[in-house]
Amino acid sequence: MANSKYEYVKQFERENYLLAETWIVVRVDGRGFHRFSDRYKFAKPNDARALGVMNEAARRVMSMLPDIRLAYGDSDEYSFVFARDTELFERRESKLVSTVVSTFTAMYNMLWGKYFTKTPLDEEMLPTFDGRAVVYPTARTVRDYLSWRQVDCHINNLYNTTFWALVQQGGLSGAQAEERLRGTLASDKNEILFSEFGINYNNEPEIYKKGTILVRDLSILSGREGDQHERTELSSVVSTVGGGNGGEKRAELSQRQKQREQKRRRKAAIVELHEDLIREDFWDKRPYILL
Ligand code: DGT
Ligand code: MG
Ligand code: MG
Repeated sequence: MANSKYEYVKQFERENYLLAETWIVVRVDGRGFHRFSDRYKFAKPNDARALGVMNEAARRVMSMLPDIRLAYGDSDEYSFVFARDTELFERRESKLVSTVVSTFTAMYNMLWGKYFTKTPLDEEMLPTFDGRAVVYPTARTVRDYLSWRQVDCHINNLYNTTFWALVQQGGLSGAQAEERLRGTLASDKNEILFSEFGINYNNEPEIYKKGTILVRDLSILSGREGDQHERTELSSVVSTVGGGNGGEKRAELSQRQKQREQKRRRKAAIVELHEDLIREDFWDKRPYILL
């Protein structure tokens, strides 16, 4: 079909291809969830149902997009870390961000009733999310990004736990509690919780203190026979690297290896963790995440 005279408008479109060989992180965040959480009477400071919807929505996004290596969420936000070599949507930023955000939002709306059984969504206030993509150049910067989000979760949770103890159990007004906490350190908040309310912050649920990490559990599959085959094949790829001949065979093998690896990741169960991801041993146990 001949091009129409209108087709020239296409030249106004711009595409941002996210830099190759970098880690893409897409973060979604609930829009106006301060008001939203009030409207649907979220428990304070943490609502287990609300986290349930977030975590299941994120899990669905992750199983739909196998190139997501890890997801981390707390409060009204979730970060999705893509494999460094992902070619999903040719790494087009708009397509990646809009797909993650709309899939997450659709899932959140669909799953709402499963967790909030007595509070249907009101069309006057539906949950919506914004989204952005950031690329990180190294595994270290991805880890620092995730550590930043987990520290944020910890700081907010300690503050909110103390704030709501002062209000709900201590009888202070919101303004008074805010005043009381102004300038306090983490140790002061721990002390207020313990001495005034008998709460040992360390014993608070891990999901509130650490947030939620979703990863594919490749260790479950690692004992299988197929895996042994894979390892043998991998070592042959590694041993031929640097050799003068067999470049094509090497490319073919590594392509096959890559496909098998993708299949393995797709089949792996997605597990939910509430652990410290700042510590070295989280990554030592799971080197395949940022490989
Ligand atoms: P935004 O993101 O700029 O559109 O504005 P907000 O209002 O979503 O602000 P944000 O994302 O910085 O903070 C998240 C809000 O959601 C915060 O006011 C607390 C609320 N929220 C999230 N999870 C819970 C929960 O489990 N319980 C309660 N009570 N509130 C929650
Ligand atoms: Mg928000
Ligand atoms: Mg937020």
